[in-house]
Amino acid sequence: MTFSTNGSPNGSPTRSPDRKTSELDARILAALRHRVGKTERAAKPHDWYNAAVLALRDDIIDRWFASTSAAHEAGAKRVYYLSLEFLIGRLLRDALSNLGASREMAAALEQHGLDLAALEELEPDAALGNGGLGRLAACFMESLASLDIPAFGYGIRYINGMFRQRIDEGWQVELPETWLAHGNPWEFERRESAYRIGFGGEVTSNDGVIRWVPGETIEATAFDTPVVGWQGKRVNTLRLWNANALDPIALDAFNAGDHAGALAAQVRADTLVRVLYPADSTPAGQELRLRQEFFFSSASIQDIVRRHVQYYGDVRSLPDKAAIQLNDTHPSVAVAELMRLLMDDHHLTFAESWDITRRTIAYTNHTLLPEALESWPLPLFERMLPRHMQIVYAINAHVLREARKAGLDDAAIAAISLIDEHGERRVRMANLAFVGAHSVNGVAALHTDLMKQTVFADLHKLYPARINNKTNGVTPRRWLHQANPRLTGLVREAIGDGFIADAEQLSTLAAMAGDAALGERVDEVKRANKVDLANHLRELTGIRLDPDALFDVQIKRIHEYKRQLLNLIETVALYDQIRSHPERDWVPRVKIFGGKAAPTYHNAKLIIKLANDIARRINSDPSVGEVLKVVFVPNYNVSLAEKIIPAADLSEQISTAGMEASGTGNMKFAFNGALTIGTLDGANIEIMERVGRDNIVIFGLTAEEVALKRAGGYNPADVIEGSRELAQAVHSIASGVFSPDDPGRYQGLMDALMHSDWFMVAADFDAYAAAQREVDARWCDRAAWRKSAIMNIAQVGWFSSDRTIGEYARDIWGVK
Ligand code: 26Q
Repeated sequence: MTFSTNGSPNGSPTRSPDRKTSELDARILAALRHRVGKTERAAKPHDWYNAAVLALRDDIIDRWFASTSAAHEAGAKRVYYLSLEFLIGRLLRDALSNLGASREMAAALEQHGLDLAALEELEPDAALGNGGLGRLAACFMESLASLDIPAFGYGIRYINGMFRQRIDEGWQVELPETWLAHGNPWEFERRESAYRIGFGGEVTSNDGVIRWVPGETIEATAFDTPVVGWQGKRVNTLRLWNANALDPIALDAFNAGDHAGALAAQVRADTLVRVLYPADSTPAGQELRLRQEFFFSSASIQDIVRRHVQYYGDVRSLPDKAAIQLNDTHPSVAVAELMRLLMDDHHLTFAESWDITRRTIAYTNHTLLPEALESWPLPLFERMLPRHMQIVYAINAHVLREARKAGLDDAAIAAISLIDEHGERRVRMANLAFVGAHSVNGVAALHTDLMKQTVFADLHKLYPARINNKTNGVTPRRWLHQANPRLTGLVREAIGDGFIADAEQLSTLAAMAGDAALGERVDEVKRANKVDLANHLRELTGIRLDPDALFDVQIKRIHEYKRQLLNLIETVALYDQIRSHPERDWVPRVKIFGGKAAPTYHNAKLIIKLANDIARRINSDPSVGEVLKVVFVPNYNVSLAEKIIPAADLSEQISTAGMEASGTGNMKFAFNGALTIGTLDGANIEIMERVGRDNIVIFGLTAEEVALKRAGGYNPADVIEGSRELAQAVHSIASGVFSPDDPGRYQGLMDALMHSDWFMVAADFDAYAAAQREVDARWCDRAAWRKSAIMNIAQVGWFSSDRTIGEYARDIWGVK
């Protein structure tokens, strides 16, 4: 049987068990007995969780096969999304909700005294990503399935995904996260989909026949996870690669007593898929990282080419049947790998291969930060991938000849080259991706403009039609429908439930934004979500929060450009003001912070410590009482985001203008009726254009002004001394007011602010503080605030990842 897919909502009143429920119940019991191997009496909650997933999975598998064979029969073009990160979070609630089976499942479990929500909490987060880029890949996978586009996601099945963050005396401590510890009922190992991945060795040439003889070979095997679209219309595949030695154990060595040596090859293979690199915009250029990149790129490209040749017989029609999207430069080496397969295995010429490669591949850029632009030392690249090095040289020769013909000068040619010749020679992965792709896109309008003006200026001159913009989006199923059932119920009452599949229908709400009754109900929903969050945070941190206070939230990776420090310094300034003027009517605020720091990123870890030091001091000061509380939520992840975002009143999006490519958290908050305080950066600009200048609080320097200031004449020390509030806050932090146990702890951090302030914290401080007081004023006009909240919900439907994927499909992939 299959579940009804009438899109019926979660949260409607539970009916007495009907026929469907008892069918599902029977399947759960059968799964518990025969697949989990437990009786009802002996079953622990985890066993029930597994049985529930297995019962649901049967239905998903049927739809999965149907989707795959339909695409095959139609000869449909497929989308392949290559990403080293997929930050998918939990799957049970998502699958139930998209299948419209939440109520049946809840009712079936209830008959055994089990609570579905509690079982859902047992599922570990699949955290195979760092932050925005990985979460975008997950939203895209959901939208691809919901839009009925045949697609595969390709990545690595990391044993240890994102580390678990513990806070020890205010400091971040990283612990391994073992998401597979209890097994993973969502995945299917595909032993038959295995590929050999070579490393090192040498290249021989015999009568023009080129052969790469790798020095080491590792086997990639596939693990498939189904991705269920809205109403179960389509189920796509997320294919993650595992690594194995060809010979898991060298028996002769083992028998000769060399036990470790006998297992060495398997250990080398295991190491490849052991951990996710826990850095986001601060890449660690390690050899293992390049091995991971080639391992998964090669396996994916081999799989794509094999499938194509098997279905269509001729590799030359690949661009008509396959669209490969590179999620940043992490899979850039796929350009060279596809060229290698076409030339060396399929014996096409360079020109034919180059044409096919470019028509098949497209590339998305997610950052302009120079330190995050990947490049690899040429000797390392050549040693690990000697054949690919030759191909990179051949591509480079071809491209540089085109550049010469187009009349570009030496400086432009040096900038376009795939090899960086300054100092130690390096292979530039962004240039490789750019030239190997027919489309290069940025992720928000400003970011795309800056790509053209800065890092890719010369490549843009040579290929002026290639760069295009695809502003990011988020899936409204997970981030509104599932995360915020109360708001979803209310919106459904107001405008029907078409908005779940077509988020732009939310705009119908705009006409009702001034409706007082609706405003009050939106407020009640927000308050109920805040009560839930306050309870959860009390359990997590012991801190009691007042749900009537303004919940002011900054949750994202900790990075200097995201400026958690600006928020913290303003928090200290506010604390000073409250103590100096206790007679004023302060708006009670809860400042919520959350986020992980890359383990090697010293300043980011220090900022976490500062947040915790400030929180401890303020939360225990009776003179501020309930007016100001500060919480650092440990181990911020997708599941916590799903609890925090629906309860936020204010969304902090305060990066230095020009540095946040897009942001996607900003969109999730707005969908949930939070107002944004933000800079003119990334997608904030486009959010402002849609919700209207009156329904967002914008402050600070523009990207252009930041560039001008950096170019000369900016003296942060003058700015700091010129602002009383800022000076007081900086001096108190620097002198150890918040770190009496180690008064010098923040001296260096504050010195850097005074002497260079690359991120313009001082330059933007006064504007930010003023914007925060404007937030207070708006908060006091309850009717106006509620109206703004509704306008945010109504006008951000455009930021659905369905819209984004629709644009990729039309403009880049050429699929329906
Ligand atoms: C590279 C080499 C070695 C090790 C790590 C890396 C690495 C890993 C991850 C470099 C960058 C990342 C992640 C970048 C990222 O998350 N960028 C974010 O992408 C979002 C989706 O487009 C945007 O919304 C954010 O603005 C952007 O910061």
